[in-house]
Amino acid sequence: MEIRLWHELLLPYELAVKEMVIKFKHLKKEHREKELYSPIEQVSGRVKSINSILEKMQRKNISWEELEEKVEDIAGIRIICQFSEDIEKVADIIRKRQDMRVLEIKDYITHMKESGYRSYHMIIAYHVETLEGPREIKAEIQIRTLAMNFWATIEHSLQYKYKGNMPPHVRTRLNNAAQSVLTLDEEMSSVRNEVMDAQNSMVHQSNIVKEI
Ligand code: 0O2
Repeated sequence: MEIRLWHELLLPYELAVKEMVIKFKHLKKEHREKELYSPIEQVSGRVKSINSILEKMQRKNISWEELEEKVEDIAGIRIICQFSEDIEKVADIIRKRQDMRVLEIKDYITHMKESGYRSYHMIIAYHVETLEGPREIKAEIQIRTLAMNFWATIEHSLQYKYKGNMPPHVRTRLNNAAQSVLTLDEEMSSVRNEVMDAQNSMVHQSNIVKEI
C-alpha cells in the first residue's frame, strides 16, 4: 500500500490515541484535585508502526480487508499503576465509561504468558469524529504495574534484538526476572495495605476525636 494511503488509514487511530491519553491523564488529575489516591500512575499511547502492522498481518495471515477488524492494537494505550490492586480499579473505571465499549479482555495477569509477560489487556471500541463523519475503531488498553512494565520493556527490546532467536540462557534469566517481578508486586501490595490501614486508622481516630 502507498505511504499516503497508510497515513490516511492511520489518521483516525492517531486521533483516538491522542484523545484517550488526554482523558486518562485528566482522570489522574481529577483524583489528585479531589485528594483521592489515583490508581493511574502514568499514561502513554502509540499508533502501531506500519512495519509492525505488516509483520502481524503476515504472522496471523490477515488480509487487507480484515486489517482493521483483526489487528486490534493499531491504537494502543498503556496505563501504568503503582500496585497490582490498582489494575482492577482502572479496569472498572474503563468498564463504566460511556465513551469506551469493552469488546474483549486478555488477562495475562491471571494467565501469565509463557514468556513471563504479565499485563491486563482490554480491547475496546472507541468513537472518533473524522472529516468523513463518525467512525468506530478498535483500540487496545494495556494496564500493568511499574514492575510489570519494567520487565516487559526489557523483554521487548531483547525480542527485537534477537528477532525470535533468543538464546536459552537469556530466556531463563528473563523467566527468573518475571518471577522476581511477581514477588516484588506482592511485597509492594503488602506495603500498600499497610499504607491503607494507617490511613484508615488515622481517619478513624479523627472521627473519634470529633465524637468526643
Ligand atoms: P508493538 O507495535 O511493538 O507495540 P500477539 O502478541 O501480537 O501475537 P495478540 O493477541 O494479537 O497477539 O495481541 P496481544 O497479546 O493482546 O497484545 C500484543 C501486545 O502485547 C504486544 O504488542 C506487546 O505490547 C504486548 N505483549 C504481548 N506479549 C508480550 C510478550 O511476551 N512480551 C512483551 N514484552 N510484550 C508482549 P507488539 O506486538 O509488541 O506491538
